[in-house]
Amino acid sequence: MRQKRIAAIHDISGVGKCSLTVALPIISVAGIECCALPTALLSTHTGGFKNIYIEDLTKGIMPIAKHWKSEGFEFDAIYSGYLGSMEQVDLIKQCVNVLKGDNTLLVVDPVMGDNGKLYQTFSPEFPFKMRELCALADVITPNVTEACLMLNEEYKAPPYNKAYIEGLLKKLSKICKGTIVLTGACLNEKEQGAAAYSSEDGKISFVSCPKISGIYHGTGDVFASVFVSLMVLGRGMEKALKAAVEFTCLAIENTQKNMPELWYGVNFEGVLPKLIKLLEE
Ligand code: PXL
Repeated sequence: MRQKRIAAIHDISGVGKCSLTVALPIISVAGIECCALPTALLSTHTGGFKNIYIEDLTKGIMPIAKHWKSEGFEFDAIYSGYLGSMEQVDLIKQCVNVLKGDNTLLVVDPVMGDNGKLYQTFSPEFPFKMRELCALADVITPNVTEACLMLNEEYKAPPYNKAYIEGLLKKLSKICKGTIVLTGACLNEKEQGAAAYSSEDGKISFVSCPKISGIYHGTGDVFASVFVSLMVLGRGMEKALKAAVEFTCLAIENTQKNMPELWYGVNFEGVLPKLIKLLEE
């Protein structure tokens, strides 16, 4: 049997603890081969840094996908994240056509905003374009901000009641026929977590852990990377959701306890041994 393999389509932010610098180590720790398809090269992520160097890598996207195809590589998942432009969303749709086999899971993390705001690099039309890619996905992992942007709804700050989260999940299930995983589905002041809607039986699950105050960049990428890893390992949606919430919380807790001065990401590296333990459960 060949090793499991994921095509990870994200930017590479040299400094920032997000996108590929998170996906590569987490997917690797899960024992899965992570094939990187970088969409852009940035000196840092765009959340709070100034004078960022950005090199667009749009030109390479299709040639890389076509080369992988011609070499006969098969993927257990295609996992997309931060995409730099509307054009790139169209290209990723084409990439999916080239790379997706019958058993390939398409996981789309529609990275474009947080805390009620669209990231500075995106135009207001971008969320509607991202909906098109979400429509093709087997799993989507938006946060509440991204869900509201795609649904063209006003953002509400947490905490939320269950009915509100269930409503968002059901509306998202009209956009994407697959599994919907909503992060930041915080039900009270003391907890943080995620909720999921299963396309198979319509069941909604909530998983939470104690809330740690503060804003932590890159946690969506940590969450989605763990989630996609467990899905590819065949553990099922419920276990993937639980492990992704637990590991993300461990990374936040480790940051707050041991390096509270770290403002641009979380110290997930320090808790990677705990991910190995979670994978054994
Ligand atoms: O963590 C999401 C993300 C990914 N990539 C880039 C970003 C961000 C969030 O700000 O700026 C370049």
